[in-house]
Amino acid sequence: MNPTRPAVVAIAGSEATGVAGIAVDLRVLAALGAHGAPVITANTAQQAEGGALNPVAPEVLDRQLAAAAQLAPAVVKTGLLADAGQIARVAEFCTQTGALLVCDPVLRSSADMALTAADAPAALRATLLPRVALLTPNLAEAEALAGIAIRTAVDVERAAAALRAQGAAAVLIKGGHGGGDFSSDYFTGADQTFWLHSPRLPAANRRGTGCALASAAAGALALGYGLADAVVIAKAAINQGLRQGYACGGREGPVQIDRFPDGAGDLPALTPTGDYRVPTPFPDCNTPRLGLYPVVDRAAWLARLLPQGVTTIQLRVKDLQGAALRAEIRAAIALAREHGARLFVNDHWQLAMEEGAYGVHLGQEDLRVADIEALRAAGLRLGISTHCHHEAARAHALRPSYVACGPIYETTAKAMPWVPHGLDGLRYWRRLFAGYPLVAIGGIDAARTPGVAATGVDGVAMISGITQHADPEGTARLLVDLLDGR
Ligand code: 3NM
Repeated sequence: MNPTRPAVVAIAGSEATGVAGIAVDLRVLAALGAHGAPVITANTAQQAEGGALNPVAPEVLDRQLAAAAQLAPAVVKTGLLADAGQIARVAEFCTQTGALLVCDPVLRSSADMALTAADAPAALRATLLPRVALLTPNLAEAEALAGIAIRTAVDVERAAAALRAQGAAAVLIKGGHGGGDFSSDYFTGADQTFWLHSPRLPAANRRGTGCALASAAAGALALGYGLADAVVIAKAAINQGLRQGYACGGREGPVQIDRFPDGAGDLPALTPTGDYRVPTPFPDCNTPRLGLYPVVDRAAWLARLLPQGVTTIQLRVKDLQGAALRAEIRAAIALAREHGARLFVNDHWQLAMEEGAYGVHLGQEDLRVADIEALRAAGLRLGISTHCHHEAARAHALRPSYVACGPIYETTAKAMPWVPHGLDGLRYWRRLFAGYPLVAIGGIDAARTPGVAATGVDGVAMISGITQHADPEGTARLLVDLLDGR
């Protein structure tokens, strides 16, 4: 266990019942593995009658910020900022520390008590938004800040664009308070734009979701995740929290997030558009288990490897076109049929369909151009490469036959911007992808195969571990037996 944790300064109100505000922030940050430093803006009692805001005096806020700055925070998360004066101080703090700012633009409590002075929204827009790395408004807050009435998914996208135009680097508009079968959030930033959908959970205890979501995103950013991954992780954390929410004192209680999200049912589905229906899943491909999964560049390899007992193989041709490419795919399909093996064709989904392949394997870039529904309708199996949370969520939206996860180790067979997962990382992805057959890939060879297999993956994929080995046939036979438990 790493004994250091990155600091997130959580600047928010204290709420006397502990179901919102700083109490929630600290619990979530701790659960994700970050250190939460609480800076209190107001000592609130958020109830319909006899409620109180009690903003702290300016010098009290300043002293807290000065103390928190000693932690050299990578990320600041803001919740309740009571007035323009507090907003100005926090903006200054972000500039001084250089920390990324995750801003949950809290305007009213769930008991509909106003939590901010009348000058706060204008100050938020003018002073804070230009410093915001991620803004996380709910629908009402997005309407109020963007000045756009939201009725449709297109309105949500317009409001987010308006907030970005006001200076927020990225915006996540939360649809949790909307209607429909799915709770759908919209994310837009400099590099990526997408929707995240999760089935709307009939949770009885859902206090503190707004604070929890922004804190989870802040925690993920502090741990080093990029923005797109941080919002996927945050939504998965909320799903975990809604499942585990608890009542307290006979009243509705908070969402409960107690660990970094790893639940198979908690991963959201990522799509380009605001409407989502769970598709018919791609057909099963894991009976019997995928096992050893060589990835090869010519059909001739099938003639060498399938007689060794290999039952799953991928044809990954990067250097042929036209008739030569079609001939290679056709030859591979014929060999796979002859041996009763599962052949996945990489990239060339149209040719694979035309030639009647068993399945197709696609990378994330191919997902944008391939006609996934044509593949589904044609009955092919589909495998999808994933390397991180937002890619996992994009794959999950399509309900593929399997997902691949990599790189597990350093690989020389493909240019890789990703830090290898290692076996601990692979165990994590095994939990998150519990609902799918999982294939491990990247830097795996015969010596590493037992450790990889022990994580419970269904398939062990490799290129050089077989094709660069002095004895490819012997290695394949050995690994087939090892993975079959013979
Ligand atoms: N995909 P080797 S790693 C094709 O992580 C490929 O998605 C990867 O080659 C991923 O077994 C990889 O020689 C290369 O390391 C695998």
